[in-house]
Amino acid sequence: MSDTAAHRTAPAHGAGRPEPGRVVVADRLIGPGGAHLPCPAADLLDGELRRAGVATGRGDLRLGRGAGAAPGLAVLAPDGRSGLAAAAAPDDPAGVRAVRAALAAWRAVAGPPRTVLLAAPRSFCAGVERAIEVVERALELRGAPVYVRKQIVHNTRVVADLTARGAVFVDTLDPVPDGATVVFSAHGVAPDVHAAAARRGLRVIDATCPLVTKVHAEARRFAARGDTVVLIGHAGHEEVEGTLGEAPDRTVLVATPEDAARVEVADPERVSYLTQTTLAVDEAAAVVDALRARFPALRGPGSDDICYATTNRQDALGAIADDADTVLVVGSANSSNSVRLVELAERRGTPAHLIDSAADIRPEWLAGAATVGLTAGASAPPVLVDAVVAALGWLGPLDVHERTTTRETLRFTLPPAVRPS
Ligand code: 0K2
Ligand code: SF4
Repeated sequence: MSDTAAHRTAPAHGAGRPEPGRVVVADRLIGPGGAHLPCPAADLLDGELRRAGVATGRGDLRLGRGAGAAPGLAVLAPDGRSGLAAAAAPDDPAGVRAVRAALAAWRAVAGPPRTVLLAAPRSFCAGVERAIEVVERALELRGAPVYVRKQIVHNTRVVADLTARGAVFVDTLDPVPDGATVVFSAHGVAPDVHAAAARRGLRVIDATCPLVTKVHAEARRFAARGDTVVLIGHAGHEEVEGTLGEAPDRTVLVATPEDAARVEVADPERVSYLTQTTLAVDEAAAVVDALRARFPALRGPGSDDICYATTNRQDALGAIADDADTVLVVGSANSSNSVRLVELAERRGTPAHLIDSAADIRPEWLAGAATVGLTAGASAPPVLVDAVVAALGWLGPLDVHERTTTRETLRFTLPPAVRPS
């Protein structure tokens, strides 16, 4: 790879000119002959600059020197067909130094061949696809704004994309105008939220995943037969809040075997358990064992509450984790199922990192990592995984192998309000 002077042309995508404290990262390089060179690793450079505290924009950069050129630096791939570049304003020496440092950090791990082991299944599950489609259809049928209570799924990109299309995400129903359309997120809501919406005359479209709805039904059934319901899950998570709300006086929440050892119940002969749908299968089993040790008459759900998608993504990661030097999990920080994947890889002894996008990848994670395991949580769009593969491919020769542990074909029908006729 070689350094080449670069200067900025009219920026694309509305990104502004470089200015002191604001660097432009190239989405494309314009070659001397006017050819456009893609910059598939632009997110990597962008992320490194932002971690250094530099504000960035994105745009086109023209290779070469000329009057009014912004100080820029480009690194070209050996075949000269793609690049990595950024430019700072002429009076921004700190920006220039930051660009140099960020490029150097990525060049230090570029070159050696790597393998990407892709876990399959990964990324969107049937419940997430349905929930996103609910919002998209509501926007089509009823027009913007469509209010969505909480994040429709726990993913930054999904929320940003739907926001750009007219969805308005709210934490409570208070800001929703009377009579407006409101979508309930995939994670489900407590009955009192349904009641509050009805009192306000809101037009509710419920995007709760049917597999979460199943757990709510079990909570009602177990409570109705007089059991104390032990819900295994994480305090404060929206799904847990919703399930707890079905029988709040009869439900207790536990997260660990230690919690299970301490939990108080009215009658040890009448105890049942339920779980959050996105727990680690092995960790939940340990909590159930601890409960059963105390309450031998413990009863559980008819079929596992941890859903097929959670289980499949954990199994698929299990099939690659031991062969990877490091694991990248695409998902947002508040995504329970994505965080469980990171923890699973770590429990197996492989360093693992949660990334919202390729921009979160740090060069030091790839130093000496000949094999990178890659997966994505159930709420992370597949396009983000593709972008990670493209970025890694820019760093050097890349073999991509997918290991498929099972194939998913499940689809859920849409709620009647948005179902195509
Ligand atoms: O894993 P989480 O429950 O935090 O939720 P998301 O990341 O939004 O994934 C989709 C699952 C939604 C319901 O189970
Ligand atoms: Fe439904 Fe499971 Fe997807 Fe949650 S992770 S939305 S429970 S399929």
